[in-house]
Order: sequence, then structure tokens, then C-alpha cells
Amino acid sequence: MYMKKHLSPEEKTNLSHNIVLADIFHRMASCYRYMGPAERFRAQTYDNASRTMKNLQEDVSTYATDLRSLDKLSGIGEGIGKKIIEFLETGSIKTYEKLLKEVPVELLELMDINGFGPATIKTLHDELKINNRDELIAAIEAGKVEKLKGFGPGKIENMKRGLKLFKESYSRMLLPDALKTGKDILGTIQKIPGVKKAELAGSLRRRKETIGDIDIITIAEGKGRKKIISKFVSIPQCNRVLASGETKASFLLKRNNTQVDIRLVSEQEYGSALLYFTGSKEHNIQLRLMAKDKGWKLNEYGLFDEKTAKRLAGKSEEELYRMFRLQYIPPELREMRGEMEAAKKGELPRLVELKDIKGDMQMHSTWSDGTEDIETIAKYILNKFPRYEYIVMTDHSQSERIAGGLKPAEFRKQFSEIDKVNKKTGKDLLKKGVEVDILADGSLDLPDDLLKEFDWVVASIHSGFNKDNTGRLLKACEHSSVHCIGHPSGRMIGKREAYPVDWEKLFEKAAITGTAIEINAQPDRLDLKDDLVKSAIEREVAITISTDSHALSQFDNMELGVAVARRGWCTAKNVLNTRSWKIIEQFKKKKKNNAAKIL
Ligand code: DGT
Ligand code: CA
Ligand code: CA
Ligand code: ZN
Repeated sequence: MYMKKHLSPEEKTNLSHNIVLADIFHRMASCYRYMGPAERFRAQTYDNASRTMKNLQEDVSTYATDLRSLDKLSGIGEGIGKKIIEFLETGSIKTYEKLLKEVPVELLELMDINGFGPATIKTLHDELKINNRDELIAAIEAGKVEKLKGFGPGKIENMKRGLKLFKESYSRMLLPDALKTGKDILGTIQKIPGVKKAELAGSLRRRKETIGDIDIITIAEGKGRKKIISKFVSIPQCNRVLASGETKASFLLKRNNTQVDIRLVSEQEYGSALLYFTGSKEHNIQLRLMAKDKGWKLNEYGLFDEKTAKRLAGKSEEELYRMFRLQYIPPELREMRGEMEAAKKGELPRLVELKDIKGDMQMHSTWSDGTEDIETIAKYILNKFPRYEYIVMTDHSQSERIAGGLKPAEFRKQFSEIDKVNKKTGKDLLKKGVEVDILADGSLDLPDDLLKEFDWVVASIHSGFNKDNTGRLLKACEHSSVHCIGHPSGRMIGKREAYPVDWEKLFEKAAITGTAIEINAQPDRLDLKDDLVKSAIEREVAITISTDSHALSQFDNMELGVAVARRGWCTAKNVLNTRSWKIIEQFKKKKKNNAAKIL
């Protein structure tokens, strides 16, 4: 998912029906929301339909043979089903075209910015004739907005923050989208004759949470390069060429105008080029200084003796790090967070890998806001992730109304459903969990006697995002039944900043009580983020990685959570769900004893 929500006509012709329909339904929801509270339910319906489209595994046209087969998809009733068929048959939706005439189109973009409710946007439009983001920024700067009734300094400050976040995210991709695009381009390029080797570099290789552009390093020897470069810039994904020279091509992709930079190097330069273009820039600069100290010169072509210009190394990264008497530093660690010192001492962690993961610690089913029922999820996991020994079903608790949170009696019903499915599949895969709301005062949304019955309790904050939430989180850690804090910072990349938390205090409390901290692998959360993960494990806090899946397609996000853990220096030992459930039971027992001692 790109963070840019609305697609240009050019982009639409190159995308699957699912993505285009998800975009249209998202816009329709915005239109209805703009029209006011009377259309609230319709807006919700289209939001759900948009989400369903985004999560579909196959192109919607494969389901859409008739209304009845569409009806089986969650969030798709007869009304929406008809619109899908209309779109597949005619390429447009009449209701949508009509809506676009009633609501100023450019206003829809504003509705995606955090801090802008429909009422706010309506006022801005009606009173100040504001139609788009640029006009809004100009009006704020001219002091026009602050003169409106109800637009105090706090609100204006919020609006400015929302605009800034939106602007930042507009030009960057979320990691999974960049990974998918990057791997696709890499696959195409590797097939071009003369390309001996090709690899992703840049922030993508370091697995940063957002990616500016895609960098690729290839080996191709001198003679054939011109021809190869002309092939690079004529791949079908390419939209516009920015530069093409002897050793480099830059172009924009049709998809989202993403930039790709490809460099061609010789075999003996490959390691130094890969090192240089993987970055980070700060890591590179440090290496170059170290080279200088030794009387060497390091650049993208190799490592050389400064006096004699003799080549010392450059073929592989391993060889280069060896020259500096450093351990090989994995790309995820090249951020100047102490990796040089650790590599010098031979103390780099052995980073956790995807194949170490034995289970998934948070997910939602149709019991709350997920799109699949428990049995479907269990069967899917048994088939697709045979490595998994357990998955924890963690539907929402009651106060999460919009997400269909469950009442205590419903959880008890769900327990027997879980037992039934476990029996049917003959595997003890499903664990009974909950994502319980941490309420405003730090208490929990479910009674203690019920909380004790769950196999795993994740406690999360879903409200009060603007204030310091340290107190609420500390209190949740102190609860003897809470095993883990879910998406601890509450941030949504490009949409909502993290709420303030005293992380030192939280990690200390989590360590003392034996409460785990989650890395939530939803692409726009990646929460806890990498540098805080590093602080947490330095204080010996246990980490869980979970996909928080709401649809089957999201279970693959585990890879992103593992990437964050690696960027946070986690070994397999730091991550609880690399262990068997037996060990997790021991962790829980310790937590209970610790809580008994403290309280
Ligand atoms: P991005 O694309 O903004 O997500 O981040 P990167 O890290 O991929 O940055 P990018 O694409 O501008 O450049 C790729 C790598 O090339 C970068 O990580 C380090 C290296 N690089 C680029 N410019 C410089 C520079 O001025 N000095 C040094 N030492 N390295 C640079
Ligand atoms: Ca880049
Ligand atoms: Ca670049
Ligand atoms: Zn949540």
C-alpha cells in the first residue's frame, strides 16, 4: 500500500481491479462522510468494502461471476456487489461519478489527513472557499483560518502537524509496497542478457520502515553496458527516463511514479558499490574515515592505498569489512547505532530470522473486525505456515465498538469455538487470546476473572492519543493477567504521531513485571519502532512479533515485523515467539509471580 491514496488515471490502467476499486470505494466513503452524519453508515459500508478489496488475494473479477459469489466476501452486500459488476463491465460506477460532482474532488485528499474531520473541512470550504491542500496551507499562513469560530491555536497546531505528516508520507513508500515493487523490478532485470548479478541496495536493503526510492546494483562488464542500459529503461514497468549514462540509469515507474536507480559495476567493484549504495550515508562516512586513518581510500569503486592507488579490496562486502578488522555488519544494522564498536569487538548480535518464528501472537477474526472465521484462519495457517506451532486469536474487547469488540459472555462462546476447531483439525494450534483495551484510567476493559482464563492477553491503547500515556501503560504492565503491551506507541506512519511515553520508565516496568512488548507488523504501524526495540532489549524486555492480521493476506507481514526486530538488534532469544508454547507458559508463570510480589 502506497501512502498516496488517490490514483491518477494513468496509474489506474496499470493496476489490478482490486486496487482501483479499493481506491474508488475509499473516495466514496469520503464523499458520504463529507455529506454529514445522515450518511454515516453508508460511509462505513464503503470503508469496509474498500478494505475488503485491498485484502482480496485474487483479482475481484475471479469472484464476480454473479452477485451471489460476491456476496460471500465480507463487507460486500448486494448494493456494493452491483457496483463491482458495473465497474467490471463498464469501467466506471455511475453513483461515484455523480458523487464527484457533489463534493469538490480535491477536498477528498484533505479527508485523509489526520486532524481533519468532515465538519472541519466543510467549514473551511464554505467559509474560506478552500478547495485543496495548497489553498489550506496558504490560508493558515495568511492567518485566515484562526479567525474562524472554533479554530483555536490548539486546533490549528494539530492541523499543521497533520499537513506536515501527510507531506512527508506522500513522497515515501511503506516498506512492503517498496519490497514488492523492488523484487518485481529485480526479477525483470535479472533476466536481461549480460546482467551477471543484481541486488537491491539502499534503504530497501536496510529494511527501513519507509523507502524514498529503489536502488539496485548490477554486475555487467564494459562492452555490453550501453545495450543493457537501453534494455533497463525499456522494461514495461518504466514510465519516464530521468537519466541514462554509461554506468547508471534512473527512471520513474508507472506505479506511483516510484524512482529506480540502477548502477552497473564490474565484478571487482561489486562489494564496494553494494556497500556504498546500501548506506546508510552515516555508516559509509564512518568507514571512509576509518580508511583514511589507515592511509587508504574507500569509495564506490573499491578500497585503495592512498599513496600507490593500489586496489586492496572491493569484490565483496565481507572482504571489505575484513580489511577493517570488523565482523560482517548486516544491512539492517548499518545505521550508526553502535554497530562499528560491536563489530570491532566481535559482539554483533546474531539477528533473528523469519524462519525462527514459531507462531503469531495477535490476530482478529469475524468475531470482532477480522474478515475470516476462526476455522478458515486455522486451516490457512496449517497449510501456508506449517512451521507455526501456535497462533493466538486476539479479538477486541467490548469498548472497541467500531471494531465489533466482544462482551465477556461472547468470549466464553468463542472459547468453545476455538476448542471445537482445534479438535477438528487435530492440532492444538489456536490459543485463546484477547486484545483488551486499556481504558482512560489504565484499568482494563474486561473483568479480572475472565482475563485469567485467556492463554494470552495483549493490552492496547485505542483512545486518548494526544496525551502522555505512560501512566496507563505502566498500570497495564502491573496487572497480573496482562502478558504483552500491543502497538505500544500508537503511531500510524504518515497519519498519526506516537503519543508521548516515558520509554525508560515503561521498559523498566516491563522488565520488572515480566511483561512483553509487541512489535506490531502492520505496515503502517511497525510499532514498537526499531530504535526503541533496541532500548527495550538492552533492558531485557521480552519482545513479541505479531501481524495483528485482520485478513489472511496479512499473515505474510511477519517478514516486516522480523525486519524491525533485526533493525532493533534482536536475536532469536529476545523474541518470545521463537520459542515453544511451553516456554511461553513459563514466561507467563513468572509474570504472575512477579506481579504478586509487586502488588
Ligand atoms: P531513501 O531512498 O531516502 O529511502 O534512502 P537511501 O538510504 O536509499 O538513500 P539514497 O537512495 O539517496 O542513496 C542510496 C545510498 O547511497 C545511501 O544509503 C548511501 C549512499 N549515498 C547517497 N548519497 C551519498 C552521499 O552523499 N554520501 C555518502 N557517503 N553516501 C551516499
Ligand atoms: Ca533509496
Ligand atoms: Ca537512490
Ligand atoms: Zn489494536
